[in-house]
Amino acid sequence: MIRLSPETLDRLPAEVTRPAYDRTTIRTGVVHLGIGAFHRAHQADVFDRALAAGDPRWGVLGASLRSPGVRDQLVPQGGLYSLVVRDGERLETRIVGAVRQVLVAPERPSAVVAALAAPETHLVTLTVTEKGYRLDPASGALIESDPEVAADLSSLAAPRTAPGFLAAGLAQRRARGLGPLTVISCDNLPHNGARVRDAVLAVARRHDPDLADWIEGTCAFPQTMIDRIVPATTPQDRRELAARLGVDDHGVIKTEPFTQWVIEDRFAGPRPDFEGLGVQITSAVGPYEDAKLRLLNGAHSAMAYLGGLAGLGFVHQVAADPVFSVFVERLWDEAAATLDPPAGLDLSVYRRALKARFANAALEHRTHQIAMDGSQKLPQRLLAGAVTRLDRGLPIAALALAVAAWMRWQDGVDETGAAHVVDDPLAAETARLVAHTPDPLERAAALLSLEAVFPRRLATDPRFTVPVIAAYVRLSQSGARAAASFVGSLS
Ligand code: CS2
Repeated sequence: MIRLSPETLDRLPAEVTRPAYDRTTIRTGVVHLGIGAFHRAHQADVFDRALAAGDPRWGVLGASLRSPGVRDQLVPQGGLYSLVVRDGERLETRIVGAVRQVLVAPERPSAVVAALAAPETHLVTLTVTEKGYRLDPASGALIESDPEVAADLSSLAAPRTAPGFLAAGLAQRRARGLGPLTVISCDNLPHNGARVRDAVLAVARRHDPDLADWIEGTCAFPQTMIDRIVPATTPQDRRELAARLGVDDHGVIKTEPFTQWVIEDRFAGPRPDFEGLGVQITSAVGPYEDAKLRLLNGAHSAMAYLGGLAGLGFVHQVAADPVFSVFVERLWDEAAATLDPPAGLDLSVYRRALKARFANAALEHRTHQIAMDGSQKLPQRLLAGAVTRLDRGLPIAALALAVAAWMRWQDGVDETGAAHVVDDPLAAETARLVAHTPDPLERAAALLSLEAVFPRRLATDPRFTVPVIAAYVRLSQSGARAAASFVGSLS
């Protein structure tokens, strides 16, 4: 079957929306690090709409920091891919044209640095996942023992990490007398702007303190809240699209109708008319970020572990389960009480919208996808809310069960006896702890001693450890549904 490309665009059925601008005249104003599915469904979609609105500056050069997969999907297609928006009967397909070039950073590190140092580059966006910033989740310091970080700290000739690439690219810009960049982290990390800035400054300072001062004084690292549910594309998605389009797209992305981007009003130079594109620009992103991390992502992780343990493969199945659905409401009650929502964000409306989004069966969002990298996600999604509640003397039954479910997930076997891979930077460590503690009570206590996940103040506070251990024992003995039902019956 013929492949999607600029030459085959005119063969697509009429209902497919194509780039409504001349792709040959667009420039590359954005370098994106970590060009996975999320970028292509979220920021690239916004830049595509900026191009369609007549501003040709915002084409994207995407870099993969690891594998050549996305380059191999998109380069033969001239950067084009389909964005399939699905919810119930709703099915819309749009061809996104914003991506002009894809580089595989380990193959051509200097080309990525050169792109960052190009005069027409003004924005850098990043989706490198929580662990891509190479910062210790507990202390926030650069992990200097990481071999790739160590390599970037000793030489930036061929950077390996996102902070290393940024430091090298900014060094070249400064040497060439070019202007600064606005660096926008689009990962689900609290204070993501400050985190990426700290990581870049730590690398830059090691090489040249003047460079670090220049970056600190001129570049902007706005904080952001980003939201769109983007499940991994399956071979089935690609087959279905090919049958519908008559053209094969190796880069298809599926997503939901909802999309939101809130960016702190802090820019170092030119930017698109974000407001005109539906992006919210505000002086205070924190309250949006906390609400999203603790309500959407907190519930996602809880549903992934509890549902996954009960043998449910998809988020919509967990959302449709009466016991888990009541549990999620209890979790939201606990989390919502820790939030300080901005004016205009009504938490009960937000919760209702989340319920509907989770129920979107057409997305087929896998619980195992969300379960990944839990050790990096727990602190901002569940533990931050628990700290606030304990400070206020409030109970944490639902949060405790969600944390316990992550701990139980580390066993690598669900309640149906099916084995799963624990995909997490701490997997080897949790596997060792699990193997050495056959007794559930001891095992829970051992997992709570993981300093990279649980801050000391929680690990040593019986108001936290007692409910978590109790929930863990209940989960181990009676299963996820019974443990969730117990929490649901408490109020
Ligand atoms: C999910 C997020 O995989 C996960 O951990 O919770 O990717 C979630 O879908 C997005 O943050 C939604 O904006």
